[in-house]
Amino acid sequence: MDVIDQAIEDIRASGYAVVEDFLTQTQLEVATRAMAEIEANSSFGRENFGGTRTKRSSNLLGQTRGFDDIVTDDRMLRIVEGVLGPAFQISIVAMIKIFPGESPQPLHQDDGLWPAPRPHQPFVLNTMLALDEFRADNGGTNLVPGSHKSLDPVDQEAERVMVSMPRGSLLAWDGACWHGGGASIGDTERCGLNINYNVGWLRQQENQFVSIPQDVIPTLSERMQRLLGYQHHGILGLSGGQDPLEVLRGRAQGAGQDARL
Ligand SMILES: O=C(O)CCC(=O)C(=O)O
Repeated sequence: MDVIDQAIEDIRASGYAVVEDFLTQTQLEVATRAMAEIEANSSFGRENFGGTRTKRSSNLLGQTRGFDDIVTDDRMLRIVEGVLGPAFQISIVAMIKIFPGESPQPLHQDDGLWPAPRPHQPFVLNTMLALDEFRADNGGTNLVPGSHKSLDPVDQEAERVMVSMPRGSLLAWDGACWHGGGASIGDTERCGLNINYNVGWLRQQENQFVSIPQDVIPTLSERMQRLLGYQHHGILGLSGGQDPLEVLRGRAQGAGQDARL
């Protein structure tokens, strides 16, 4: 069993998995540069859930191409498919950078955004790429092992793991697993690239059709276009009975665009 199959098994059994050395050196360097620009335009949050010593920025795919290679990475998509099945898409891509002085975020489930009774099949798979080392004292994500199977809310004081992982690692968890950003009691920051996927028949958390400028869509790889939601599952998502990507390609040709569409 390779590390990816192991991660899929761990997520199914415990709700989460860590894969060290996940990012290639190039992915790490490109993402770090892109994130520095994103961070320069972001500021601290103003409410407790998101954190007042945490900088966040969402719609990263509308801001930079620096994360495309990670979002579409074969190993990443193998994990997503292993948990969600073959039909999935990007839900949201965000920066979460926790600074010294942050208090622990309340434990929560990210799939609670969709009002579905439990138990249900996994429909959200979340990931956090460590662009800095994550530790128990600098905001490393807290997770309650096995809580993705819990039908009731977990105690906010529940025993948890505080993820420690070197820069370049991947943390992936079932959206049903109770978790939260950790407290930062040391003197170092922790920047995470947060890429969440959900099943293709669910509404995306972030509206990718509006978030990515329309003139950018034709320049993206077909894999990225499909992950953004230009895909269909059976008859779900067709446009006039046609594959949405074919519709876009037809439009682009009509407009004389020289692009991949
Ligand atoms: O930053 C983290 O480690 C987790 C953050 C999180 O769960 C959230 O903001 O919903």
